[in-house]
Amino acid sequence: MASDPVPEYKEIESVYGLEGAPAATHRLQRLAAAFRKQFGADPELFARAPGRVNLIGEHIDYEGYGVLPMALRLDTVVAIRRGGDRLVVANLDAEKFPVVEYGTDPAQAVDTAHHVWANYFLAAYKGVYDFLASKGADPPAPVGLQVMVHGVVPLAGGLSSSAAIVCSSALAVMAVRGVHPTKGEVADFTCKAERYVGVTSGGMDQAISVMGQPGVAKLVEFNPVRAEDVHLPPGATFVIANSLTVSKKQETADRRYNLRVVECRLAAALIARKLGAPPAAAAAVRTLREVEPAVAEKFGPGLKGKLRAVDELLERGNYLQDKIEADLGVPLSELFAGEPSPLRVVGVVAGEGFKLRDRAAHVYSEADRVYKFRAAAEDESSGAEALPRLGALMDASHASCARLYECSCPELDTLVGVAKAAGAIGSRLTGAGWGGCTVSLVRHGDVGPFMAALRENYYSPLLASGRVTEGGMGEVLFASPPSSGAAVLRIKLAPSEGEEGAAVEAPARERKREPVMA
Ligand code: NG1
Repeated sequence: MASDPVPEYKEIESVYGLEGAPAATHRLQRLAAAFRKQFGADPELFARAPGRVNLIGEHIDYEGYGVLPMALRLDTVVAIRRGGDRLVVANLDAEKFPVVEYGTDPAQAVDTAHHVWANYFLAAYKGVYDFLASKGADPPAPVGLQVMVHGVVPLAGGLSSSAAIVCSSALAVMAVRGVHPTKGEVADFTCKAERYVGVTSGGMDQAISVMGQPGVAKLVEFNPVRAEDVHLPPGATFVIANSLTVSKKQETADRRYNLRVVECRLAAALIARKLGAPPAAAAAVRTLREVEPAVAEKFGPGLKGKLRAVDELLERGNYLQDKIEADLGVPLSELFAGEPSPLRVVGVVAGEGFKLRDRAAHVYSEADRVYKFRAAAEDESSGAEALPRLGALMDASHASCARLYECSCPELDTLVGVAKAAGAIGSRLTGAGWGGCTVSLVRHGDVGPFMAALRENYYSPLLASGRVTEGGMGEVLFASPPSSGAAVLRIKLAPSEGEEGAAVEAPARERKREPVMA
């Protein structure tokens, strides 16, 4: 429940299960050893947060609509201690992610023009202080923090590696300062905090990262953020496949993610205006959800009414800035006054125009599919029909993402096609798109042959060219059951023999020294 506190565990099994515990212990030992090497002392605690796969409900969270993700096993872990007078953010993979230092002032800006990986930590840090300030209490004076991060969620893959680092960083900062928030509080403030890196994201990823639970997917809804269990039918396995096309959300935001957010907002404002709202009131509308009551009044309830409204009120093709301003009666510079991200989008793409009709049609139909998916998943009477119903909704979602929302890419479309030909009951892109992963619904017993077919028909040229290695295939093509949400770990962890390289490879049971963490 959103009102439950974020859990703190002393046993690693509580998060990773008995089966996953040895590998997780080994990983934390490596992280702790690298931490000691970097900072000359043990971390005080760890915090971890998982990535997620979204089963259905794409690009609708920022429009206020419910989505249906589940947490993955793959996560980011942050080791932390108080010390020094700076924020020193290191990564276990130091070659790829070099150490970054910041001052401790929570009011400092995140430099979005020069994106570096540790900006996600800084965004979370700022978010913690925003949250504490919003509670009315005097926030604790900033202190130096020493941090080491290790993430195994594939980057830029639509599995929300960004929310994993933001949520784990926020929890680490709070825990080390003795703050114990609820899951709902963290889901809410980390969503706002992640926007400091320059993407005007919705709240799905942070919510499921914090509220995910083993064995169940979640219907995540917003305002206020909350999550309900969705039990998936027996025999359903979700297989994730990475197209290996990288989608850098932050760097491409003005032409992709943030542009879609702007297009939806303009569509909502124009619908409001056309339904009689005065210009100022129409300009104040932020989401397609907000105009639902006015749409229902004129066009009738349900999806049919919404799609008729979109069809009659919005024009096909691209809207140029002049046309929108004339129809709305408000200049875009005024509509987005004080909002740097949308203003940047307008500056970059206004000459090419905005597609409003197709975007709105996607949002309304996708929002409807989410509830149909939940109903189909939980309808015990549907028997053998359940999986095909879920699969058909996933297929329709992909088609809508590709054609109406234009957030797919040739590689994702190919991968979806290969998955369907290999027997997937349903298959779609997952996450923001433009690259990254697909998720396919496969019958439990068919998973082996399904993966073999994908290997053969999608990955073999990529293996041959070295884009992916045999050893890396497990991170590229895998099935993941719904897994645990974020947690703080205060575990007794013995360092392995020695502190470097091979030494930290020693198995967990070969403990020689006293526990280093209480
Ligand atoms: P990815 O890029 O998969 O992490 C993004 C947004 C979500 C949601 C999806 C599209 C962030 C942190 N996440 O997810 O809120 O809008 O795209 O459904 O930007």
